[in-house]
Amino acid sequence: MKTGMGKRTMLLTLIVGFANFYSCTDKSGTENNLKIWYSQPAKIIENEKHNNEREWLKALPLGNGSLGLMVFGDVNRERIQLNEETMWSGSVTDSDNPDAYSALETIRNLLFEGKYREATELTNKTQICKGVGSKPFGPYGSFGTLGDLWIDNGKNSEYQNYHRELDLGDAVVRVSYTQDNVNYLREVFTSHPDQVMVARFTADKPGMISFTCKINRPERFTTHTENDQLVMHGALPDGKGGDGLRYMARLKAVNKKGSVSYTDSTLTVENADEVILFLSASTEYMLKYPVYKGRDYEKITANTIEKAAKESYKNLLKRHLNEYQPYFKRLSFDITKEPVGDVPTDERIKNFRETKSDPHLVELIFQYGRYLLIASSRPGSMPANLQGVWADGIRCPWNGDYHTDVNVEMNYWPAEVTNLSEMHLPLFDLIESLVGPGSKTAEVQYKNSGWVVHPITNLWGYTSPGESAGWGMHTGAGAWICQHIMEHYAFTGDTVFLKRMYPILKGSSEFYLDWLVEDPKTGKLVSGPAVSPENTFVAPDGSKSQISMGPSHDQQVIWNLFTDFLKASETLKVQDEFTQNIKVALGNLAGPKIGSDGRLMEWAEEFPEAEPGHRHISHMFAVHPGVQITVENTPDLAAAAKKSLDYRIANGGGHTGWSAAWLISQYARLQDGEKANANLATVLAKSTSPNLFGQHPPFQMDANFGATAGIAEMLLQSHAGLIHLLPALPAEWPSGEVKGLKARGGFEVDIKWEEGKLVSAHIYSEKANSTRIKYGDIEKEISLLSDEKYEFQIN
Ligand code: FUC
Repeated sequence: MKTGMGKRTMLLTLIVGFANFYSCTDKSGTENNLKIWYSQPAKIIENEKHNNEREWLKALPLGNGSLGLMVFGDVNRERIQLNEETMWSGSVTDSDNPDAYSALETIRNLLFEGKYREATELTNKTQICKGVGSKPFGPYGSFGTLGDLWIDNGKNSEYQNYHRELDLGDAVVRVSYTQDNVNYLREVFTSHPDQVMVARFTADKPGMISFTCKINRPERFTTHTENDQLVMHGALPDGKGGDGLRYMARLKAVNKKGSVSYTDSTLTVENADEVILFLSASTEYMLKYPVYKGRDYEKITANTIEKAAKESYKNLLKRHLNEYQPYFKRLSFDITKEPVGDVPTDERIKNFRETKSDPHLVELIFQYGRYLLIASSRPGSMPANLQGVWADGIRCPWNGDYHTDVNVEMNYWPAEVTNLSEMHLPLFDLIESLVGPGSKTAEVQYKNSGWVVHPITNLWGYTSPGESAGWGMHTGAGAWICQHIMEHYAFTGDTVFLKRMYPILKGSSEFYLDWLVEDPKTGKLVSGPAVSPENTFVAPDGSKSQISMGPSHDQQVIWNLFTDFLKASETLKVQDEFTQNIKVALGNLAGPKIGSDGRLMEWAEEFPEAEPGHRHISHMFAVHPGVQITVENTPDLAAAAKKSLDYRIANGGGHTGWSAAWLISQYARLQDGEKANANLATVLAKSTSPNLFGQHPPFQMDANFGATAGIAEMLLQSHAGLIHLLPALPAEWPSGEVKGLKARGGFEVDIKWEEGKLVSAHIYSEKANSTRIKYGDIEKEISLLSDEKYEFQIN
C-alpha cells in the first residue's frame, strides 16, 4: 500500500477459482435503457435533399458487419434503405508521383532555411499524388448505397398506437401499429451467422398481410425474377468511364397462408397470415492487393438466401442472438437509478439541448457506440468507414472512405476498452492490405524501404499523398494506424496476432527510419516535409503554410511506432541490427516541446496558428490516443498539453462532432472529469441526430465511436503502466456502476461508486498476471493467478 493513504483502509479480497464463464457473463442485467424509440415513422420523402436534417437521420440502423440497413417504419410504404460494405465505385489506379523524390531534398533544405512559401509551392508541384486523387467521381471512388427496399401495402387509412424501436439488447428493430382494427408488428434484424436481412410481418388477425415490394437504387441497376427471388444487379462506375464492381441483391418471401408472386420488378404478397422477407447482397470485391475482385457474388447471394429461407424465424433469431449478444452484453453501464421514463429518443435529444443533462442519454450513447461498432465491423468484414456501413446516396461526403489522419483510428478507440476486441480485427486486415500498395508508394515517391499510407485510403489500396499538400502530406498516417497493433496486443496478449503483424510494424518502422533526416540546427531526427493534420501556421516569411519539418504530430506517432516495434521485438525475442538502429533513432528523435507561452508546441518552431481554434488537435496525439505524455510520468508536458487544449477551445475548437468527441478522451487522460463531461455534452447537444448518429456535420460516425471511447476513458485508464479506476469522474455521475471494461494486460474490470467515491472494484484476469491498481492517491500491486478475481474495496 502506498504511504500517504491516510486513515482510509482498503480491503482486498481474493476470490479463487472464478471460472472462465466470468468473461462471457451477461453483464447487462441492471440496465433498463437500451432502446432507441419513437412515436412516429421517419417520413418517406421522394428525392429527399441530402441535408443534415433529412429523414434518413431518423431511420434506425441495423448491421451485421457487411450488410447495413436503415429502417424508416412508414406504415403504408415501408422503406428499408440498404447497404453493403463493398458498394464502392472507382477502381485501382496508379497515383504515386515519380517526380517527388528528385525534389525532396530541395524542399527539406528550403524548410530548414525558413523558406516556407517556396517549399510549399514546390511540395504542391512535386509531392502530391499523380492524377485527380480523391476528387469526386474519379477512380478513387466512393462508398454508396446499395439501394432501397420498398414495401407498399396499398393503403392510406389512419393508424394508431404507433411505436418504432431499436433494441440494442437484441439488435432488432420493431415497428408496431393498429390499422383498421388490426394490430401489426414488423421485426427486422441482420444476421451475421446467416448473412441475410430477416424481416417478419405479422398481424393479430389471419390473412391481413398484403404488400408489394420493389428494390431500386438511384442509378445503374436492373431487376429480374429468378427461382422465386427478386434480383437486383448491376455494375458501379469505375471512375475511368467504364464499369467497376458488379453487385447483386436478392429478395425472397416465405409466407404462411395467402400467396406470393413475382414479376421482373415486384414481389407481391397477398392475404398472408405471416411473411418473412429475406435479403442477401454482395459484390465481387475482395480485399486483396492487387486483384480486388473475384468473390463469387452471384453464388454467395443465392446460397445464403436459399439456406436462410429454409430456417424458421425462431431459429434464425436464436442464431442471431447467440452470435450478437455475447459481444454486446459483455458490458453494462449505469449512472442513474431513476426510471428511464417514457420520453421518446428524439424528444430526449431536443430536451438535452436545453437541459444539457440526461444520464440515461449518456448511458444510451455509450452503448450505442458499441452497438454501431458490432454492426459495422465484424470479424471478416471491412472496417467501419466514415459512415460505418450506412450511406444513403451514391457518393458520400469525403467519399465515405478511411481517413487515416484521425477518423478511422477514432472508429476503433472504443474497441478494446469496451470489450469488443474482435471488432478491431477488420482494421488489421485493412492495414495488412496496405503493405503492398504502400511499399510501391514508398519506393516511387521517396525511394524508401517499408510501406507508407498518407491521410486517406479506400477499397482500392490508395496510399499516395492527397491531391493538395495542405492536408495530403500527412506522412505520419502509417505510424498512427500501426498504433492499433500493439494496443490490440496489450489488451489480448495474442502472440499469434503479434507474429502476423510484426512484419507490418517492421515495414512501417523501415519506412520512417529512411524518412527521418537530421535537423541541421539541433542534430535531432525529424520527419518532413509533413503536415500537422490539417492545421495551418503563419510562417516567419509571412506565408500561410501547412508544410514543415518535424511537426510534433509526426514526431509523436513515430516515437510511438518505434517504441511499439521495440516492445514487439522484445516480446518475440528479435534482437538484431535493425532493432538496434531503431533504438538509436528513437533516442535521437526530436521530442515534445513546451513553448514560451507554456503550451505544447504543434510545430518544431513557435509559429502562430492561422486558425487557433482548429478542429484537429494532432499534436495532442501523445496524450490520447498515445501514451508519451501522462499526468503520472510527464507532469510538465501534461500541464502544457492542458494549456494547449484550453486555448484551442477558448478559440472555438471542438466544433465538429469528432473533434468534440476527441476532447472527451483528452480531458479524461488529463484527469479533468468536468471538462471531459462538458465536451460529451457538446457532442450530444450539437452533433447528434435524432437516430443518435454523430454529425460532423454532415453525418460521420467517428463522433459516436469517439464519444463511447471518451466515456470509457473517464471510467478506467490503463495506458500509464497501471489500472486507474475512475480517473475522471464528473460530479454529474455521483453514483453508478460499470461492468466489463477491459484494461491493458487482459484484465476485466467492474467498478461501483457512490457519492462520487469508489465503493468496490473487481479485477479479473483469465491468465496469471500482475498489475498496479490506482484510485485517487491509493496504489496497490496485485498478482492474479489464472481465472482469479480480486475485489478492491475502500471503506
Ligand atoms: C478529416 C477532418 C474533416 C473530416 C474528414 C472526413 O480530414 O479534417 O473534418 O472529418 O476527415
